[in-house]
Amino acid sequence: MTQQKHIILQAALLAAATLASQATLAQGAFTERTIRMSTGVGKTHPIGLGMTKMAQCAAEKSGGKMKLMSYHDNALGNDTTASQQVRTGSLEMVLTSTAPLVGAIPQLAVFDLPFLFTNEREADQVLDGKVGDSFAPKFATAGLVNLAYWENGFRNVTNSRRAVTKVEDMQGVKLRVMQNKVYLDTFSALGSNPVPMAFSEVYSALETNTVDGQENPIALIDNMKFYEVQKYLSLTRHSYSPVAVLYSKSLFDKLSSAEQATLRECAIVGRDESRRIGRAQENTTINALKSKGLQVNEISSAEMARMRERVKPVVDAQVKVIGEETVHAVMAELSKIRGSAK
Ligand code: TK8
Repeated sequence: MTQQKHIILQAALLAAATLASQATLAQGAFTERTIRMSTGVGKTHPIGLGMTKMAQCAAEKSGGKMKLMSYHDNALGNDTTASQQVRTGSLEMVLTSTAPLVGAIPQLAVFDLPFLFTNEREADQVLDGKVGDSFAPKFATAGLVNLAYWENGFRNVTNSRRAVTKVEDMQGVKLRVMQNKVYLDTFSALGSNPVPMAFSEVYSALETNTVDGQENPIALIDNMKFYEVQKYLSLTRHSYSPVAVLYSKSLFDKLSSAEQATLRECAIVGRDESRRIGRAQENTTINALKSKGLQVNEISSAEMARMRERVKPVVDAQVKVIGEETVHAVMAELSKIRGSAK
């Protein structure tokens, strides 16, 4: 072998040895651990599929040492109780709508304001950008680390009394809502009789006619089989629900930097998978819901405008409760996204 070839071979062997030792070092930064992830949705819901993707990602990056285990359908408790366990460090993770968290982080209620986002692009840019990031210290104060914002989606009304084609059709409908004042006030303003209730109780409340209806995104209405106990689905898209992917801060702070980075990276991988699937499936799922017996109706833009008008006082009243700084930051970002300075 010529001397030149010998030198090239030596360099290649050295590079391979360096890579191998770096990989070993990186592996060494991982400790064998099982991380429990609690959620109210089922395994096949887009969020459930995103969780599977996130777990695969973490296993690959950690050489199998980081085992993320999904617990579906509120098996470890509902949003509120599971979030409390995460805050105290007795549970590693919960994926929950932000709405039930407003008791601990009032500013999160900005995302519950009716008709805040017009489309998913606006939601992504607000949540994945500096506005979403600005909540990090607020989560930290509550003992939480939010790894990413995933998508529950635009919410629609189902009920068993009548199709909602205009705001008057909401009159007197006993509607389960998430447990926060924005939802309570919004559906009071629309004329319904809102009943705050944990997600885990919704199916049986509908089945026993304790409530007439509920409101949730299309994927959840299907995944939770609400079509079995509801007659009408009205495509109100009245608000957009983000999902927080929360890790217990007291536990997160004990992880190595490699483990923390892996969780953050894989939460983004899971987020993108979950959004992609949910958005790709929406129309197919609506058609499936029709075939499962739900009477589905759109609402005219004129009637949507009347609904927006009806809930405007709720939005105005909430500005002070949520905090003017937070509301204005979101509105400014939206104005920028919509291409018009307000
Ligand atoms: C799932 C809930 C659900 C929410 C609700 O755990 O309570 O209606 O939309 O996504 O967080």
